[in-house]
Amino acid sequence: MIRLLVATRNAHKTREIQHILGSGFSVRDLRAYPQISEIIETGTSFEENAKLKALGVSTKLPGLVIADDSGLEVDALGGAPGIHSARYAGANATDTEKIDKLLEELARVRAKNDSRRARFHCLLALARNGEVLGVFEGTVKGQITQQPRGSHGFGYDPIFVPKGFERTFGELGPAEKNQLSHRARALEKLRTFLVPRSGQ
Ligand code: ITT
Repeated sequence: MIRLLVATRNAHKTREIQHILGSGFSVRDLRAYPQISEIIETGTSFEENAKLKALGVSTKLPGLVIADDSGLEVDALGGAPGIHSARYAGANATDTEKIDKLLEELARVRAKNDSRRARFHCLLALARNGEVLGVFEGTVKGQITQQPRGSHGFGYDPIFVPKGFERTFGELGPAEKNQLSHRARALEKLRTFLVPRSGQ
């Protein structure tokens, strides 16, 4: 059993990570450590922010720490919200408010089919005792819908249709999302790093 501490308090991320990695891994997060303060994401890329979060926690707590920095890039918005995905509609905005803002911005630029192309990115940083051991990337391409659909998942899932599918991540549910998501792709690289023969 490999124990991983995820440098997040986002329970949705933690649940997906445990589901994707499966029973060979035991995944916890910072909800068990209220004394660890939030790490401010001052980086200018997913990778920088993932490293900041992983290092920040791994200097305070022992064992393997992973941080997930992720977000949605939309072509018609020049790649926004990107690294600002979590706070796109303000610091305390709900997922619904973030989705509403994104759809409003797309309506404002009159984005039609092709320019509604988007991708989710996930950058995972693995650290231990203040040292980064590796960085793992995953991407999934897709399209932004006109209206939210489905209630599974979190964040922008109800408006993202992965390429080759007709249903949103919000409609597909965890079994399907966790096969093909940006997070699943990054985590498979992490698994191969930690358990080298697992990728064969
Ligand atoms: P931590 O930094 O504590 O891990 P966070 O939610 O603030 O939690 P990020 O800074 O990485 O995380 O922001 C990622 C945001 O991107 C997240 O809040 C969602 O709005 C969006 N996002 C990331 N992965 C997603 C997914 O799989 N489905 C839907 N939205 C996602």
